[in-house]
Amino acid sequence: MKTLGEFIVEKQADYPNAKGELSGILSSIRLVAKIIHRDINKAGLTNDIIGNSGVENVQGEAQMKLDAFAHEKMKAALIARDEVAGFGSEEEENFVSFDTERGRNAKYVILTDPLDGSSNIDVNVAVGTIFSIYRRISPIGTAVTLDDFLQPGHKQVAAGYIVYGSSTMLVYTTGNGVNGFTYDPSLGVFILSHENIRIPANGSCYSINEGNYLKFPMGVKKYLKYCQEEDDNSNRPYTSRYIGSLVSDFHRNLLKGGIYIYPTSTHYPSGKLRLLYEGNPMAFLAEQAGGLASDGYRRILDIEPTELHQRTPLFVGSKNMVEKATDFMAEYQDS
Ligand code: P6P
Repeated sequence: MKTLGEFIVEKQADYPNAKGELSGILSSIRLVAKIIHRDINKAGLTNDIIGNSGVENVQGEAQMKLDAFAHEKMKAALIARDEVAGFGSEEEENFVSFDTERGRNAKYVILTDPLDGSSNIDVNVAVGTIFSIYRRISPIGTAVTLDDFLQPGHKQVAAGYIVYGSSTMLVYTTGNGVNGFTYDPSLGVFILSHENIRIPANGSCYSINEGNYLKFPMGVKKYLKYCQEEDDNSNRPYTSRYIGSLVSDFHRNLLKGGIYIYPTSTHYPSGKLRLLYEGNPMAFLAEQAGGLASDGYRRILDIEPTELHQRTPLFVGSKNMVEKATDFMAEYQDS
């Protein structure tokens, strides 16, 4: 049995340039995970954290009280660290510069979706926290700039998520594989439960909101029909599983194999998901586990960001499934 803390220290050698800073950041995120776990698991009992907060977030979406709660806890935990210079969140329009002596001399910036899928909380469906960590590119000793956050996904030094499901798990990568830790509330520790996770090259599950079928590009429609055809040689028809919570759908497909697709549509011409704190971290994890992530045409991690909250289509999961879906997108891109 190995705790997350022991694992982080043990693996510190994997990132010699970090001299423990990354460990400190991951420890903060671990603390936030425990706090959110505690409050999500009694959300139905305390009206002060479920339901709408009565305000909209920068996305124009009704901000759930627990979204705001998770955002504040993540900000508070990270601003307290010597290692973090700034913070970008789905819940805040602009990035937050930790413009103190300590923050200006810190090396890392964090991007996060503090509580993804939060509309599911009121109906007791699993939700998640997503994080993405970069080394800043602006000079140490200065306040961070937007460019520190607009780095392509292949520059991430770490990424991961916490899924608050039937159990709470923290899954992360520092570029040396993917490992999963299950939270034991009786001990208050995350314990290594899924070492060196590898996503199967093939899966038999596809995750997409088929209610938007008529709005999808032809390549997606053709891929969905491919998934539904009988073919014993490739275990089709696949199963459709869509929870409406990216972290939950991704987590199942990571362990069992499968593909998650949120494509462009007439309603979301650039896709719905956010590149910096949804697409990039999930793409980093997928690739580190042997899978793939594309926007239907190009590798997610190669996209050069231009805006903090820019959206992207996302095809992520088992290598062969993402390749097949991307082939359909290429074949029908002009139709
Ligand atoms: P739809 C949650 O709002 C989210 O960002 C993802 O977690 C989830 O996969 C997707 O949007 C659900 O979107 O349009 O299918 O309800």
